[in-house]
Amino acid sequence: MKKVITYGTFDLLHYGHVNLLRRAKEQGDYLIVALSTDEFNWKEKQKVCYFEYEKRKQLLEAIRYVDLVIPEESWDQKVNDVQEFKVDTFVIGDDWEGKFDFLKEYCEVVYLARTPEISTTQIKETLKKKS
Ligand code: C2G
Repeated sequence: MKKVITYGTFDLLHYGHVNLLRRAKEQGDYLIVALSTDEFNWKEKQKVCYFEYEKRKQLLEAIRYVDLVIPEESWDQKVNDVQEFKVDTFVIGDDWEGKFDFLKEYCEVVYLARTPEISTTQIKETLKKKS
């Protein structure tokens, strides 16, 4: 079984995220999503999520491409995750191009093109204009 892992906040969940998850799953047979916790989001990414971790986890678990959701609590957990879950391929959007090349020592590293024209920021701005 070829295992794939990816990381992210996935809030507000949109089709750009689903496109990424679909293509990540195509890299193997089993997809693990390490979902940024609320605390990690705030402390490390200065992101305030609309949906709390449990709700974002519930949404991801409903997506057919996702097999397991685990918490992302630290930037430094990736090597341990890859080893603990015997991951073959790490996947992430190309906005991170090159940032996780250190993982090449442990698994394949794949950067996938982001879906253009959609982002949580853009959703929020559009909603603001419409209100
Ligand atoms: N993504 C995408 N297209 C978009 C928006 C997002 O392909 N229009 C991808 C991102 O490249 C990422 C995933 O969807 O691979 C999740 O996006 P975010 O929730 O914004 O993830 P991020 O905050 O970048 O967290 O340790 C890594 C970080 O946790 C990644």
